[in-house]
Amino acid sequence: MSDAYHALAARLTDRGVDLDAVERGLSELVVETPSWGYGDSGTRFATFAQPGRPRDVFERVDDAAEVHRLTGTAGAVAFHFPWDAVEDYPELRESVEACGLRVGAVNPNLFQAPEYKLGSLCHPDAAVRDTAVAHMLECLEIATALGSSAQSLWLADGTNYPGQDDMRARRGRLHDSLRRVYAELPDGQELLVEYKLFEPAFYATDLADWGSALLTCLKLGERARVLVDLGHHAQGVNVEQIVTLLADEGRLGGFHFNNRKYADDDLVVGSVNPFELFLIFCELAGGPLPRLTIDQSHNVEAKVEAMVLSVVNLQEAYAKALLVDAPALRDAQLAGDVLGGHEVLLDAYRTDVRPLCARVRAGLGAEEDPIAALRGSGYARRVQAERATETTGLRG
Ligand code: LRH
Ligand code: MN
Repeated sequence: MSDAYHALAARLTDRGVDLDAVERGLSELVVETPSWGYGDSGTRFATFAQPGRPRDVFERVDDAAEVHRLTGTAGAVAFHFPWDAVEDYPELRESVEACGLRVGAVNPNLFQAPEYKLGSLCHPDAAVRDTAVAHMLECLEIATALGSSAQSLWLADGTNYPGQDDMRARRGRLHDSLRRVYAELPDGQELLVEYKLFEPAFYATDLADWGSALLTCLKLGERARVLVDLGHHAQGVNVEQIVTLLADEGRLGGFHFNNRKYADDDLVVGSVNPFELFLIFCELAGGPLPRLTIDQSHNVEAKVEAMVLSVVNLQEAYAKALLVDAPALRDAQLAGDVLGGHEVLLDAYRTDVRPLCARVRAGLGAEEDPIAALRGSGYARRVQAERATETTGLRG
């Protein structure tokens, strides 16, 4: 193992860090990568198709498996329906498990079909709400077939102008619709409710913030918890404080990790505000980690490399959080030592944990330097050649 690792290990051990516990925690980290993060994505201005992009769900799974091979920490893939729909779900499950992955959360899509223009579960027309509920019930069965334990729901539902619809009536429809779905939620599955401040609705979004999502979950039951997408808040919102509150209420169901500078930019997690990511993991450290899913769209960057970098950034943020000197932090806080507490966090944050993460990845049979390994592997060139034709003409 590298000298850098031994130097770091010595410094941390001198400081009283239980290195085995830190490395164990890191090696147990599981990140779900999103199937939709490997496919075409763009903005309303353009979608730039990348040569070598996966042509069907099976090739998206192949790319997810490559990310896991390189990082050892991306052992699950989240699916979105109907984007990942197939005839034979047991076959899809088999191919996921055959490449060492498991199926993560199932994401219903209630935002693309033409009938959802004015909403889905909140739509004024009961027939449209029935269609939306039927799709969610179908996703419950898909999740059962795929061995998934979570429905991850995001609603684009909202309005663009004051007076366009009755906000209280929409809320009532939302809860009635979700109660019909929750009543059918199979054992072993939970419902994750994702909120978003705006877009595509630009006046009122029906699930706009953590409060509306939490109140909805409390109405439904114990197996309904809130999902925090890092890009779904107004500028200046303290996301780690929301994380603490939801965790304290036992209603923190999971994350959609990404990063943003302006709005829902869906950039590589940790690429804009790595300190916020560290602080979020500090609020999680000590407790069981909720579901950790990446939700990004790689419009101009190499998609597999972007996903590898994202998993590495998550590993490093978690490693730094595990190094926080908790007793010293508590003592400073109880002593009212304002900057003392802050500096305890800074000490952990400023620690170069790369040798530690490299060692843990090697211990998991993965790559010490996943980015260099990916670039050296020729993976991108190989799949580009293999996927030169538009369709696989195979399964799916
Ligand atoms: C909405 C969102 C949601 C998805 C989608 C791909 O902005 O974050 O989680 O379903 O992105
Ligand atoms: Mn999301």
